Amino acid sequence: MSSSDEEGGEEYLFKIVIIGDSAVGKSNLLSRYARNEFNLHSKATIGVEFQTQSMEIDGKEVKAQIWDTAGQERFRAVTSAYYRGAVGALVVYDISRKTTFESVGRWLDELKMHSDTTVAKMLVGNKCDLDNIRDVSIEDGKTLAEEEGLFFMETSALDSTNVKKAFEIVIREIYNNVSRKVLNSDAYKAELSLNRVTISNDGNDGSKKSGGFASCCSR
Ligand SMILES: Nc1nc2c(ncn2[C@@H]2O[C@H](COP(=O)(O)OP(=O)(O)OP(=O)(O)O)[C@@H](O)[C@H]2O)c(=O)[nH]1
Ligand SMILES: [Mg+2]
Repeated sequence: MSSSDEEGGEEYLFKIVIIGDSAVGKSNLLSRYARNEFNLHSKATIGVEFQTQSMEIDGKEVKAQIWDTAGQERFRAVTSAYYRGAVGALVVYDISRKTTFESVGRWLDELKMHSDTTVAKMLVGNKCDLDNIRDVSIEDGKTLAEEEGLFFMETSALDSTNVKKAFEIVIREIYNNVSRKVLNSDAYKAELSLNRVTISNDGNDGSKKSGGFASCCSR
C-alpha cells in the first residue's frame, strides 16, 4: 500500500463493497470513481477486484478500499470473504431494468447475513442517463431506501452524475460511525478522565493498532 506522509499518524482505511445484479454497472461505477474511466463494453467481472481511493475529511486522509465482485452467481468468489470487514456498501440496480431493482432485497439479506458490524449503506440507481427507457421511478427508489434505512442516489457511470458523491457520502458516514464509536467507547471515556485524548494511532512505530477502530481493514 502506498504510504502517504502521515504527520499526525491518523489514518483510516475502510472497506466498502459494491453489490447488485450483473450488468447494473458496478465495475464502471468503481472505475469512474477510482480512475475516471468508463468502458462501454466492459466484460462481466469474474472473482473479486478492488481499488483504493482517498479523500480528506477533517484534514485527515481517509482511504476507501472498494471491492467489486461478479453479480453473476457462477462467477462469484467465496462470499463470506468478500463481505468480511466491510463497513460500507453500495447496493446497485439499473434504473432501466426493473428485475435488478427487485433483486435489491436479496442483496441486502446477503449483506446482513455476512456483516458483523454497522454498515453504511447506499442504494444506487445507476444508468440515470437512460431516463428515456426508465423502468424504475425515482420515487420507488427513494421509498425502498427509506424503508430499509439506506441512503439513496441515482447515478450515471457513463456521464459521471453523482458517482463521486455517492461514494463520498458512504465514506463520510463510515467515518462518522467510527468517530461515534470511539467517542462512546469505555476506553475513550477512561482516557478522558485521565488526561487529554488523542484519538489516533501512534503513527511512528509502524504497528498500527486499530484501538477503537474495530471496523478498519487489516493491512
Ligand atoms: N448507459 C449506461 N451504461 C452503463 C452505465 N454503467 C455501466 N453501463 C454499461 O453497462 C454494462 C455493464 O456494466 P458493468 O460495470 O460491467 O456491470 P457490472 O455490474 O460490473 O456487471 P458484473 O460484473 O457482471 O456483475 C456495460 O456495457 C457498461 O458500459 C451507465 O451509467 N449508463
Ligand atoms: Mg463487474
